Amino acid sequence: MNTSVIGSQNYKAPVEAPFIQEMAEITHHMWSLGWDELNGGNISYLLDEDEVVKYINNKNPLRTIPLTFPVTELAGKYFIVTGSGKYFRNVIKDPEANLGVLRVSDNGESVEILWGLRDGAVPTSELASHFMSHMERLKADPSHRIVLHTHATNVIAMTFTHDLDELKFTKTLWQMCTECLVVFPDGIGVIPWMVPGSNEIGRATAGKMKDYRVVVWPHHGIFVTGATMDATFGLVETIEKAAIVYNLIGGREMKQKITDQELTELAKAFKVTPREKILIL
Ligand code: 2HA
Ligand code: ZN
Repeated sequence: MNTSVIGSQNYKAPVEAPFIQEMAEITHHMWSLGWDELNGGNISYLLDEDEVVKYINNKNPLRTIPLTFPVTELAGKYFIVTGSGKYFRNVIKDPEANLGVLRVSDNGESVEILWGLRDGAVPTSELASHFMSHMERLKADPSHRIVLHTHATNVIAMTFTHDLDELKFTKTLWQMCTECLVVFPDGIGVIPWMVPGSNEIGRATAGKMKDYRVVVWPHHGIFVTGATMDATFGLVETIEKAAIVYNLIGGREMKQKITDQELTELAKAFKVTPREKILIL
């Protein structure tokens, strides 16, 4: 096995870390779906210290980067993140340049880069939305780990032709494929159009994350959260699939629909509780 000795610790090579491999695989897959053109999209993944220190020296940070929004609740926590301006297409061939492992400082006012983000790169431009969303999702669900932002093509298209009311948006998605209600009975949050990369959009996104695992940014993309990469990616691909169906229907006359009564029976059969005020019986 490829190992290196730094100080008294014995490290396996970082690129062998399952969390780096998972990030490389999922970014490649998302790029091949056409969702993450150019530098579009970003991911942050909360890691256990025990797992990090098997592969990465946590004693000597490479650099410290101040935050413009303090995140005291995340102090001491470790994340792997995609880099700002980096292309998902390139992660798989050079993880160390395009990803970074960092720790939030003890006062929550900066991040310490422990690995990656080579050549002076910095964490994703959407770090505010990521960190603020992590804080809200951790309150709602202690098993929460991942925030994933992507430019899912059909979800973006749908934000031009569909009402942006989140209850109506959720209902339409539930109606497009039978599985949707089972996968996201809690529905989809929607914020107004805002300038990306700002602390304001971070606060608006995190505000929705109190109640939702998913937040749509109109005419831009989607923020999706979850406990594992499979669950988080599975959620976004299910939503994108429903949006594809919506766009394929393209406003043509629907001869039949899944009724609210049928959706209610579905929820009962799969033991999920649909968000209130959406199904009308
Ligand atoms: O990383 O997707 O929202 C580029 C973006 C900004
Ligand atoms: Zn984006």
